[in-house]
Amino acid sequence: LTGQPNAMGGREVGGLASQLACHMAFEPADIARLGRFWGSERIAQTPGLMAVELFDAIGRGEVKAVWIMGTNPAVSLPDSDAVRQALARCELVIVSDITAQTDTAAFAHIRFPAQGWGEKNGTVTNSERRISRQRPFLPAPGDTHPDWWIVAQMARRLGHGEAFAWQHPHEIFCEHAALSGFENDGARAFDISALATLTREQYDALAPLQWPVTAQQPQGTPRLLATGEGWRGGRLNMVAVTPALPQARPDAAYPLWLNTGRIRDQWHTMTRTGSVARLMQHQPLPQVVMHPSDAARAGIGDGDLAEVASAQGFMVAWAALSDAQPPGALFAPMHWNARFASHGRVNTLVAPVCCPHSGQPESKQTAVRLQKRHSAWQGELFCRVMPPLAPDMLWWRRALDGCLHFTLAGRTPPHGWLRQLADSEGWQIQYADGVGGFHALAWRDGALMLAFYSGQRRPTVQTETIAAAFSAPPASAAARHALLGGKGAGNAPAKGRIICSCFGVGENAIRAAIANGCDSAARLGDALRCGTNCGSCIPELKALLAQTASLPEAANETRGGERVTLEFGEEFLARQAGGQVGR
Ligand SMILES: Nc1nc2c(c(=O)[nH]1)N[C@H]1C(S)=C(S)[C@@H](COP(=O)(O)OP(=O)(O)OC[C@H]3O[C@@H](n4cnc5c(=O)[nH]c(N)nc54)[C@H](O)[C@@H]3O)O[C@H]1N2
Ligand SMILES: Nc1nc2c(c(=O)[nH]1)N[C@H]1C(S)=C(S)[C@@H](COP(=O)(O)OP(=O)(O)OC[C@H]3O[C@@H](n4cnc5c(=O)[nH]c(N)nc54)[C@H](O)[C@@H]3O)O[C@H]1N2
Ligand SMILES: [Mo]
Repeated sequence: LTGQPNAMGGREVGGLASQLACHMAFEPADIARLGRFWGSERIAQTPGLMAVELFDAIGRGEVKAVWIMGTNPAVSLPDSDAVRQALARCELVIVSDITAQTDTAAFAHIRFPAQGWGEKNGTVTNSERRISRQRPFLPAPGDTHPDWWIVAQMARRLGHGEAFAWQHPHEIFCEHAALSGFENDGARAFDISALATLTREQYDALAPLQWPVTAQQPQGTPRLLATGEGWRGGRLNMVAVTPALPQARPDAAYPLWLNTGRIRDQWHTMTRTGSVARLMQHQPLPQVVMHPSDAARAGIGDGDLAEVASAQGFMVAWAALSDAQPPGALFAPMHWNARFASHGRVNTLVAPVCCPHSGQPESKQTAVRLQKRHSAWQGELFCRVMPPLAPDMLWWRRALDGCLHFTLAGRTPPHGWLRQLADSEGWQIQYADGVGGFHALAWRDGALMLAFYSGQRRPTVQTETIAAAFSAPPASAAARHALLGGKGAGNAPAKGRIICSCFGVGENAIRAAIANGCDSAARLGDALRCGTNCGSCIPELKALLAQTASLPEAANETRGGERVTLEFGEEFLARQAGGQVGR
């Protein structure tokens, strides 16, 4: 168990390799106390292996069985190729997940279908120590069960039925609360013993409250250590550490830094967000962001394919040039996995170097080199099922409602591959091969089976119209012709890059609205609704406004009744038509 699905569970319930439940450590007194509470003589005596160490041990054959719950290490851990090799040789791999197919589940001998956040019943704790009841708001799909139920069933099968006899999360919560107060006497801050005797009804109605929740403070504790006494004498225990520079250093062979992280509309390894078409519109392809000077040195232009390689491995992503990126440092997202791209996993490049204190890997600093990745053609493929691809093809999958959508890049011309595919499937093929590129539609009994558009560069096609043709094939010859051209039969204006995912508002509409006088994110919201739901596109709206901004209204401000005149730099003045603005 790691990370997001169980951050506080790790810290408080005992899901971390390095500590016992309820803030107890691997000290002899704590081990003995836990043994007394649970009536067990078999409490682990030493910390377990942390994530990176664990996969090393599996790789060496020292750990022979692993149960992975709620994490996707084949994507998210450094040196993810070594993680894959370790999983491939492990004698027993069990994976509990809410998604049927993940990169990690591909190595599983046993898979358990778990329930997700909105489907299960229990409590969650946030980072201000606030415990809240979590009630399901979605029906449980198929054969799924909550993780606790799966664990308890496994324990029963292994002969520990009595210790895992819970029927409801309420019972688990009360046991947990009782342990938190067991022989505590103020020694451990995490004490919710006042909740150990909740009835099922009280548990169901529990209002959010902050731990500790004790007999002295039954309503919870908004501020820890507020009185300067209590827990460990009321003193903070600070650990001095000597900061270390990253172990990776750019050198002649790998002269650039690679920084990795998130993009706005994806979550971690994309198991939950990657299949949502609306979220895929914002950045449908993995980008490697670079300063124009680094790009120029590698002969890379905006939108080119770039290969980023470290001593560890390589990935291929689409170059995005940006002044916001410091020279010498690249950025690539952590999200893409083997289900969404042939070569999109950034952790293939990252070395498994960890902080000695926290075990945290050095995910933000990898020495890399950059080169242009040449392709003879790039294309967009729409199809009903994923066809076999030629071995030299690079591919990226994207969620789209109505059909599958792949972006492809290849070295050998795609004609032969497509002909072979159509022959083996018995499809009729319609081609257009001209200066603009090679396009093809495949039909069976009047139904569209596949649409393919390629050129030297990725062609711009009307995605929504093409997707719709899979359920409602174009009726007229003209419409079929338009489809072969990659256009819609109607002439809906292209949206451009989608900025607001909530309402599907594209860059073109936003630019037009700015040109028509919308001069703030709020006004854009009034006109187009963009930015008015989750708000995460507001920084991008502001950036678009700034790009097209004329003189700010605030040029002459009034401060405290006095008129203040703002000065602008030479460069700004030079950019203003007529030079009428300024002092
Ligand atoms: N290079 C690089 N690597 C990184 C990072 C980085 O910045 N750069 N960031 C790191 C950080 S901070 C994190 S937190 C990790 C995240 O890495 P992971 O934790 O591996 O990523 P997730 O995609 O969140 O994986 C969660 C899995 O649990 C499943 N799941 C969700 N809810 C439940 C549930 O209730 N029960 C069960 N059984 N399964 C569930 C999801 O479908 C998914 O497969 O990645 C780390 N890796
Ligand atoms: N959309 C989306 N949001 C998420 C997540 C997601 O997957 N998707 N994941 C969530 C999770 S689990 C986490 S942990 C958080 C992570 O949230 P953050 O930590 O805010 O996000 P990161 O993108 O990992 O980027 C960390 C920042 O640190 C900078 N940085 C890298 N190296 C150094 C350094 O040596 N010194 C300094 N000072 N800065 C450095 C990077 O340039 C980057 O700006 O995001 C959470 N929010
Ligand atoms: Mo995280």
